[in-house]
Amino acid sequence: MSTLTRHFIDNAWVESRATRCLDVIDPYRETRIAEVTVGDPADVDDAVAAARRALPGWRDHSGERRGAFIDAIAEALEARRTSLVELSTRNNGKPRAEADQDLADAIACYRYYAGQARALDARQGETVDTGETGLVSRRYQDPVGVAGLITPWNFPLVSSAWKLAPALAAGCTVVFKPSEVTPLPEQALAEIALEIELPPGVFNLVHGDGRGVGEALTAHPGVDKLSFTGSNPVGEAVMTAAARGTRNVSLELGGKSPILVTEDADPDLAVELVLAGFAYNAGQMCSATSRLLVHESLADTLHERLDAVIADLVPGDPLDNATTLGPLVNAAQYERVLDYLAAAEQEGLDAGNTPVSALPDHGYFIAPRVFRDVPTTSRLWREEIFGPILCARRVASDDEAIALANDSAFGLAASVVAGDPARAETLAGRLTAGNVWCNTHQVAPPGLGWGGMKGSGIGRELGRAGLDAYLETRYVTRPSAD
Ligand code: TXE
Repeated sequence: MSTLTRHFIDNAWVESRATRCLDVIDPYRETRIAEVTVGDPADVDDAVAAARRALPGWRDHSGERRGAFIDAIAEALEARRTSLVELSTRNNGKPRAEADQDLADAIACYRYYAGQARALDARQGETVDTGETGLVSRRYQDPVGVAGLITPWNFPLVSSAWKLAPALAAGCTVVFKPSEVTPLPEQALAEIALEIELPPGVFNLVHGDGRGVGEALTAHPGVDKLSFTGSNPVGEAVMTAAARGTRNVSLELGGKSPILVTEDADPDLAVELVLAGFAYNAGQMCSATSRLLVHESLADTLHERLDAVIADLVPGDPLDNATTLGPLVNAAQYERVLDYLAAAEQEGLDAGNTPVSALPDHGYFIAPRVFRDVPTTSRLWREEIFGPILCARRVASDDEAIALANDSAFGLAASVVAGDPARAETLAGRLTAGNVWCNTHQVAPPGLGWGGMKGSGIGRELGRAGLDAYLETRYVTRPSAD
């Protein structure tokens, strides 16, 4: 059992001042596999001080050089692939194939931002065509400064890559707090920083919970930029903290995303996408398409086929290659989902014939459930559940589907399954969501963008926008020579 009582600050392992630890568990075996310190605000002070000292040097490296370091992170992750996938699987409970996909996504993200760091060199001092005569204007981009990065537990290596890679590419130095629920996979990032001889203080990792470290990091005046992924209440607290000092903040929060299935959709494709949209990672996805809006003429067929594929899911040991459904991440999340199921019973929701798969006798497993004809006033329809629970409604028209889809406090993602691709894109154009997938699985290639509208957050990760989130723009104007 590992004991994570040390932070990684200034390229050294530093003992936390806090004496209290939290259990880190294997959610399949329900056993303690590690302990992690709750952290202490004074530990955050040390990490921020180290990041501030390192900032001028890191900022002054060329993008080319920063890109080489980021590429080295990608390579070092690749070299650890087998052990990291296994560690993620044990700490998070996700099936091995999903953990492997996560790592591939994280590596692709580092590689993409290595390229973006290099491209930044070429863009510095670009002339801006302002239409003014007699003046020349140029644009420069500078790092925001020290970035405080806070991530959740559902896609540990991915969420950290989406923040760390662009922050380093931009020339920011970093204090990173991984989730206390899944601190094990991210420990590798500190080991890698040492291995690739990243300059001291550029990357600092402080373990802890929200109270011990999260609050101190977000309130710290030495932190210029906050990037947070997690729940809405904490996101609002982070934004409130960022208001002090008018600091830059990016938020990736919850979702309650819709999936629309029109009457001309290919039923096989629809079933595949609906299932993946709510059961991948046992539904613990901010982008879970957990509200199904299916045309009434296809609804019965779709539900019947959905029941069949749910029955085929293989719950079990996430380390076993045959497993397609893992447990939820911990007891707290399990209880949260059980509360929703109790609410469903109280509300008298119809669970149709969803087969309850034979679940292992240990582990925080929740059998996937499909609730049909869920009223839009139901808590299950409106709130993010973060478990394999799908709420469905039949609709009579595209207009009705769009109105119901957009009637949500969130706007992170959406899927459309339609026979006619043009119709799918037309529907996509009417949806209030940061990402819409038409007739395809949820993908988030690093060159695209990720983030939500409304209550789903502020800003975009990935792509150029993801880099810009860590940059300030400076315009320099002077008389032209002639
Ligand atoms: O999230 P928290 P939790 C949703 C999902 C889930 C619920 C609770 O619905 O059921 O949130 O999950 C740190 N200041 N999402 O409790 O608490 C915390 O230590 C600063 C959606 O795990 O938001 C962790 O590192 N930081 C989401 C991170 O915030 C604080 C993914 C997220 O924890 C803090 C996860 C504070 N006051 C859960 N309090 C998504 N968008 O994907 C906690 N933290």
